[in-house]
Amino acid sequence: MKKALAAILLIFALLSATMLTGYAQSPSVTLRADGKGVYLNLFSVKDGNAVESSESNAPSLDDITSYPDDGKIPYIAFAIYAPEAKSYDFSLLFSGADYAAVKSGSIVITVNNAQEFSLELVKGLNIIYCFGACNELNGAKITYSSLKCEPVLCDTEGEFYVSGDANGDKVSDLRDLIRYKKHFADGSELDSRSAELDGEEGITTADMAVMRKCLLSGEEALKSIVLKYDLKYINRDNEVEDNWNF
Ligand SMILES: [Ca+2]
Ligand SMILES: [Ca+2]
Repeated sequence: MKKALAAILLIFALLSATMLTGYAQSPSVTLRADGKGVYLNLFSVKDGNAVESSESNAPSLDDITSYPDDGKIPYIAFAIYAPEAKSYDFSLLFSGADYAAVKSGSIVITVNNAQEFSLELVKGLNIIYCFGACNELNGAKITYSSLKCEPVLCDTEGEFYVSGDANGDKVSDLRDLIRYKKHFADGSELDSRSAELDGEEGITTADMAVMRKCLLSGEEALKSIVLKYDLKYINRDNEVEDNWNF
């Protein structure tokens, strides 16, 4: 009788452990679309959701695969810190379109609302892009409410910036070249983090030359001017830790 009881207890313990493990891996942490560590491009916040701009141009899935960082393509970007390189589970909550395109690294997938999906992340900082409705969806506009991720992933404190964006308006264009010129002419301020383009420390005319070259050679080159993220902290176990703990 005691043996039977012990066996039942053992089975119960094993089942509980399996359930707990399963729970720990499910995407149960909510990262809000209007939260910190999120960048909105051609989306605006309404009632806590990110709403795609009615003015936005719908890209094809192929466009998204080729040019994820084109400022003219609507997307929201989540900055997430992964403790190790591996596949993690997510789900995305949205409305207004049949499916959403999601990109991590160079991989684009399409997902349905609230459907679980997996993404391969690198160890450290990852930027996950969730796009507006593709042109295959015939004029649909997406509203995102949140991305759900595994508890082991950490959201971050930091700031997105656009390289080449010397005047800090989150777009890289001719006005930034004018800002560089003004900076060298009269010392007026520019966003030195964004203005750094040549890989050599300090803002010099060489940085401006890179910007000019990009603008002169047209849109294709501007697409190489990308969204970047200045990571300040990672939120681990609900505690903000400083960047010595990366
Ligand atoms: Ca700018
Ligand atoms: Ca430089």
